[in-house]
Amino acid sequence: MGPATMLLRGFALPYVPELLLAITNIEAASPFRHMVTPGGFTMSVALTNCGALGWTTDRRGYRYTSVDPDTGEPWPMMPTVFARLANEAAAAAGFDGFTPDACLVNRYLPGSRLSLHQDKNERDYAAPIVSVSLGMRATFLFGGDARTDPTVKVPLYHGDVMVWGGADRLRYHGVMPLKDEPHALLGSQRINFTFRKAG
Ligand code: MD6
Ligand code: FE
Repeated sequence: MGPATMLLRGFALPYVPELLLAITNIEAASPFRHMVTPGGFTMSVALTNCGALGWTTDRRGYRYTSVDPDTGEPWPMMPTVFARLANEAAAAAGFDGFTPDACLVNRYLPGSRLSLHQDKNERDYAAPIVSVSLGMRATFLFGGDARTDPTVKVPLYHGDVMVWGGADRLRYHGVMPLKDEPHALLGSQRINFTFRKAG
C-alpha cells in the first residue's frame, strides 16, 4: 500500500472484549454525535473521542480540543488498554515509542461513508496513526498526496489494525459507503478507532 503503511490483520482480536467494554464507558460520558463540517455538511459517521485531546469539527473548522464541546467536560480518559494496543501495533509496524494523546472513535451504520481527506490537524507528523477496525467490513480508499491521485481499495475487517506514518502520513484516504452485512458480534455497525499524537 505504501512504504510506511502496514496492515496488521487481526492484530486487535485479543483486545476486543476490553475495547467493547471501554466504548460503553466512553459513550456514556461523551455520546456519539454527527458533527458538521466547515462546509456545512453533517457527517454520516457518528463520532466521539477519548484521551487528553479530541478531534472536532463545526462551521468554524477542524481542530483538537481538551473539552467535549457538547458536554463542557474533558473528553473521557483513554483506557490503558487502548494506549497499549496502539503502542504495540505501532511497534509491530516499525514505529517504536508511540504514545497517543487522542483517540477518535467513529461509528458507521449501513450507508455511512467518509469522503477523501488528509489527517493534518496534528502538530507532529513524525508520529504514525494507528487505526483499529471492529464490526462490519469497510472498504478503505487509499490515495496519494493529491486529492485527484488514483486510489486503491483495501477491505478492513473486524480486528484489523492499520498503521501509517512517515512518507505516507499525509496521503488522502476515505471509506466507501458501508454495506449492510451484519457482523456476528456487533450487528449492523462498524466502529473505528484512530489513535494520534495530536498535541
Ligand atoms: C475509518 N479512518 O477507517 C476512518 N485516518 O473509519 C481514517 O480516517 C484514518 O483509518 C488516518 C489513518 C487511518 C485511518
Ligand atoms: Fe483519516
